[in-house]
Amino acid sequence: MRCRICGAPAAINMRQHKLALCRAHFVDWIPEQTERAIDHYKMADRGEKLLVAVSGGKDSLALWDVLHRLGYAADGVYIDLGIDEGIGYSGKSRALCESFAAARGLNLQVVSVPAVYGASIPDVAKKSMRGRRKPCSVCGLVKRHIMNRICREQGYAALATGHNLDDEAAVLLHNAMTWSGGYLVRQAPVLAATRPGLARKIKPFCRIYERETAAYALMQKIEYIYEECPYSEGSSTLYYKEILNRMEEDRPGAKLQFYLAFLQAKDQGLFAPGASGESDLHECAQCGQPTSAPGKCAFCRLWENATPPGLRPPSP
Ligand code: Q46
Ligand code: ZN
Ligand code: ZN
Repeated sequence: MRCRICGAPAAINMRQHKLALCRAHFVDWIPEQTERAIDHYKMADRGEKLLVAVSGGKDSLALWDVLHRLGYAADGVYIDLGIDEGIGYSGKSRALCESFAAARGLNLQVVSVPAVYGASIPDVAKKSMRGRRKPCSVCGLVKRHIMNRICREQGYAALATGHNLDDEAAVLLHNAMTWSGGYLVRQAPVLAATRPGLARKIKPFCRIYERETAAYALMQKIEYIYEECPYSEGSSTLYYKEILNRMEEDRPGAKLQFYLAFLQAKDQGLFAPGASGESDLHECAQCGQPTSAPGKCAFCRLWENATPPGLRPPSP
């Protein structure tokens, strides 16, 4: 397989785009695509100060690298959750973020949850609701709170996260399985700051596949943590990702289409009040059946066009 741009041996083939690229062209293609998404969804303006939430994983570090290459003023924030049992997840991922920032001269803030708030995430989970609360639900809440606080206090225009297309499609499938309306309405590439004190949240990688962010990180020689957080084991997101990957195998582009069609449906008012269109219905001028089409209904127009002039459409 050859690079579509220069004809050199391809380093990656993206079946959903019918596009194979060599290393040099792929590492430029990712920032181009990211910038297109930033512009398309109006995520940020050039002069705005951004805060990137980095975890030490491939997605968030690749995003910081890309935003830096695109010329955005982007600082990083790492939240040390105090998850140190077993592989020493927090310590390892923190060290990788620190060395990434130091090597590029970037500004990284580290907030240690145990040092600042007095207990690690697993400890807080054990203490809340008599241990019935899962670390992930505590973790999500704590991370959102801290990141929003830093954005607000330090005047960042937006918080950028490394969520990729696989993350977004998996969450979408999960929420669609339960028709969680509230979550579906709020799932978007940009979450506007709808009230004072709430930071805008942006996901510049939302159209980029996970295998592509991983390939980018490898090709850019970004050192990231390969191990997952020990609490991610058995998570529903991983389960839905596997299902979507099986669909993608048979139908390249299935994940992307699923996500983009959802965004389009939402733009067209799928979740707005009266989204069913029923409030706009009126009686068809010919048959009296309810219709949203102006004048005659689609049924009457169908038969009118299919039969000789003067013949009445059959009664419904
Ligand atoms: S870090 Fe936190 Fe994840 Fe670990 S405890 Fe769960 S939520 S799995 S993104
Ligand atoms: Zn090339
Ligand atoms: Zn509070």
